[in-house]
Amino acid sequence: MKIDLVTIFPGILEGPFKESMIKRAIDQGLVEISLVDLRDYTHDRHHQVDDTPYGGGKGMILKPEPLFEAVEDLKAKTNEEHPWVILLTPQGERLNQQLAHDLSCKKHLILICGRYEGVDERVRTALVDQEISIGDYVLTGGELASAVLVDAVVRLLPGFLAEEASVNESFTEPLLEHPHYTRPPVYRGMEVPPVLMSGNHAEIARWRREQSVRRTYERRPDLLDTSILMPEDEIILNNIKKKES
Ligand code: 6SD
Repeated sequence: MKIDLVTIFPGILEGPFKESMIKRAIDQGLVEISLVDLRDYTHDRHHQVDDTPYGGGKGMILKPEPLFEAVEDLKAKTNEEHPWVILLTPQGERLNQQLAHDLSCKKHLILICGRYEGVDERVRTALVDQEISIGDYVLTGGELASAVLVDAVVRLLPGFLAEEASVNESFTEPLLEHPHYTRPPVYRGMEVPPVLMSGNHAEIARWRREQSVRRTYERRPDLLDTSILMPEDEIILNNIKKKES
């Protein structure tokens, strides 16, 4: 996969891909990530990327010309038939695991990171294939949102993880994860649940499943509304509800 990130602040995005798992994916050749400085596509002395809004009002708007020229240049340099152009914006479709999965099937993503009050509307209508938001909070620009999107997508690429791990985790599964413990068995008086050290794998699996259902019910009941539970899980859930009343 190829991912281009178009930004006026490439420095913000230099850190996130230089460490840990995403770095490994790059080193393994699973993904190639390029930071594209929007100012390289200006032609004036001051490398101006923004301008005042028509009609008046506060703030500045990213000009259309550098964005069009940057994206067209990236498209001209790729072998891909249709690189998928994404604008990170609070007005976009909400990122979730399904969307991350869909994007992980694309060969070439071009992510446009907005800044200031936003981008000229003609960028949205004529250049962008999909507008995406990472959640209902306002950021100062699209850079951190695009880093989140890249992280969520790259970990789904074939060869990134042992196959099962990425598929079975929370948010593809409808349930939240059970608690995890490691050594020591007692820390500052806090004990590891004995069942986890019992060596009884069937008991352990049952305990974990019960914890998952309980956590989901307590913290994210919305996830239970839309998911079809296994019959065993329904029984666990009914027991939890019974104990409450
Ligand atoms: C002006 C931006 C670009 C400002 C954003 C995206 C999400 N989910 N929240 N905020 C955002 C993106 C804000 O440029």
